[in-house]
Amino acid sequence: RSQQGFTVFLTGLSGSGKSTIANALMVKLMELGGRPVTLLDGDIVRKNLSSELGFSKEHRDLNIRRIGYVASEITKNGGIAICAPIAPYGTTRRAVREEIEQYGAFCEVHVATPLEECEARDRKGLYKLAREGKIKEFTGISDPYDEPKDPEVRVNTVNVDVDHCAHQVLLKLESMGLI
Ligand code: GGZ
Repeated sequence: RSQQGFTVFLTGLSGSGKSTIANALMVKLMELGGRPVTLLDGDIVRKNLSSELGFSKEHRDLNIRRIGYVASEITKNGGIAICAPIAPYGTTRRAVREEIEQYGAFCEVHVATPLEECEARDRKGLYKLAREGKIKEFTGISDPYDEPKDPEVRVNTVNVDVDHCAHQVLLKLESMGLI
């Protein structure tokens, strides 16, 4: 089995299911054993690493570069990093990919739940607030999201369960020779 480190980078809208898939994937990768698995979830990073940042392009980019740096260190040391931020800007995602690919593999996963579905679910009530203008610069409503053009995996979460999505990622990691 390959012992190269790698990063799984999930990107998608708020409420698309990134965290849920990332957690399911973490469990599956830990069960395989061998390498430590580190989850860098959006909320947790915002709380612990980027607490002073807001949601302007500059601040989002800084947040993503910090996540990318931590993931690159984990990857360099042979570990597995799972990142799950929105990461709305394609150029920033590419920069993170390039940084990480110096040390190991990068698997970009587009959690492609359509905006209509995320907004209909509105699990945290944020879309409603964004529509009312109470949250500014909200991704998909009043702020951009660049659709990934060529991700390693694109998962559909509509009428598909979380375990199936995580399994799709595992299959890709297998075909990449990483697990
Ligand atoms: C997008 C926002 C915003 C704005 C607060 N736009 O569903 P959530 O709540 O738990 O996930 C979202 C999270 C996004 O943080 P990220 O660090 O992933 O974003 S980025 O990658 O762009 O840096 C959402 C909440 O923070 N949230 N305000 N304006 N999401």
